[in-house]
Amino acid sequence: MKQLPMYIDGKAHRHASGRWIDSHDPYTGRAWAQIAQGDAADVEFAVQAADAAFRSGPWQQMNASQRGLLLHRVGELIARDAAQLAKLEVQDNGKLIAEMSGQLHYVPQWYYYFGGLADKVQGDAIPLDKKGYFNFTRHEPLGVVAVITPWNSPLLILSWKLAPALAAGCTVVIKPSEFASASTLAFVRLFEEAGFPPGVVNVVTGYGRDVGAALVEHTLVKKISFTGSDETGRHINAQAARQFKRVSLELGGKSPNIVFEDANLDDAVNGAVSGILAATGQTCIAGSRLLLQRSIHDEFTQRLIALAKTARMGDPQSHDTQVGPVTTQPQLDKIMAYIEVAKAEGATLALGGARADRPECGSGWFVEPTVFTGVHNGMRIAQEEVFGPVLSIIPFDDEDEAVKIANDTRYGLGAAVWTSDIGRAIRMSERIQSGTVWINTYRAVSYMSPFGGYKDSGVGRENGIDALKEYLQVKSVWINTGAQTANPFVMR
Ligand code: TXE
Repeated sequence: MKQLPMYIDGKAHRHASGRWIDSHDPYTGRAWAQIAQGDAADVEFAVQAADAAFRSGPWQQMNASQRGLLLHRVGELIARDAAQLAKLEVQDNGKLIAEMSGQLHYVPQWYYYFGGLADKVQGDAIPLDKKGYFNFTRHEPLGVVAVITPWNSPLLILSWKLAPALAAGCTVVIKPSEFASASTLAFVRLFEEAGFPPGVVNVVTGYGRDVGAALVEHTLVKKISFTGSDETGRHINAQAARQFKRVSLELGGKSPNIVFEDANLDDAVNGAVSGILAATGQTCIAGSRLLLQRSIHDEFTQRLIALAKTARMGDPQSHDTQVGPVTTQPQLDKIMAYIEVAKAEGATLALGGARADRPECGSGWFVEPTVFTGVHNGMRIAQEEVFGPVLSIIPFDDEDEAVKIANDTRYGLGAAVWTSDIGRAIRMSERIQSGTVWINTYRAVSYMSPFGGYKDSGVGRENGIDALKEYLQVKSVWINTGAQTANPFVMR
């Protein structure tokens, strides 16, 4: 079987443990490659390389325009290899080729955008209240950044972090998910080809408890940028706080998709299906709670189920497939357990509810599109992130009730409102506690627009100009231009 080594300091790295972890193809359920099982010794090696590259050598010598140019160059290489990288991602995480190929063709934009921003990072001259001083600010890179990513969209999520970190002048150690590391290992080679000096971008593979924890703990790592479960995010946050490290955390969601009776129902049905079935529900912004105004509840539910029933399941590498497998065996077990939880709580199973038993699904990890009606927002199925194709439908009467249900969750990542009333759209967007609110659409994201969580959905923002600040720290510089120290014993 193919063995994929780590990548540290510009070359393949022979890992200390000598152990390997199987990587599975979710469509067959079979191992197709192995990744190196790293540990604290490999983390030490990678962090030292990243720290050395940050402190001295060509990266440190480069000006911001030169860094920007490298980012542009790597964007072009990603565009060149997008199709290949997408295929690799599908093999590793089972998401649809149509989706991963769309993502990979979009990913270069992060490098062009943040490459363009690299030399626009500038401080201010402060018009001080004190005479005899000139004061200005500098925005300086934090240092070594640990980027810890999940398995659902490895390269897109990585790029949300890597592009601004590099534009800021940081160096990076990446810890991809143990379930889907292959594409990241191929991806970082493009940085070498683009001309990034050794040590600027490194990858250590392995388990979170070994590699992830050692990275978070390492004193030379100044910032952790993480996407994953809120449980792991909470743990990382607590561990990082002991050394006052900066964190960006992009965590879970239980996003409300709210449909009013005055909405264009054709669009809203499509939006509801895409909210829960796109990526087989394995996205942090899955519209897993569908809030339907009572007057349209029955008709909308019927139309949604009719559309969901037509979903073509099967080989994610085929462009015709509409719903692919679940990425990991533990994720499959989790989804099936939540279906039982919903049934036990008294929700009504209106569609699916089982592993897919269709010839085109072979031995893969497939779950039938599943819809529960009669869900109350207090149920676990409405409060906890399932991360699968499982939809909970909850009725409401009016705007106030919709807002109350939408906000009655510890999460706040995404939300959508479907209505033809512009006033209602704006009122709802103001009242919903969520980092993103979509009106008459679902799942739109861009490198230009800030993305992140309210409440337990996270800390910090990715994308957009502000994302760069997550990797910078501000220094205030004071110059005496003629101030006299009148009394050295008193601070003024
Ligand atoms: O996540 P983890 P898992 C949610 C989703 C899913 C659940 C579990 O609900 O069912 O998380 O998925 C690394 N210190 N999301 O187990 O554990 C780990 O190795 C440092 C939502 O895959 O959070 C991996 O690289 N790192 C999410 C990364 O953290 C640690 C996307 C994420 O894994 C660590 C994926 C530790 N102690 C899952 N423990 C989203 N927000 O999109 C683990 N890791």
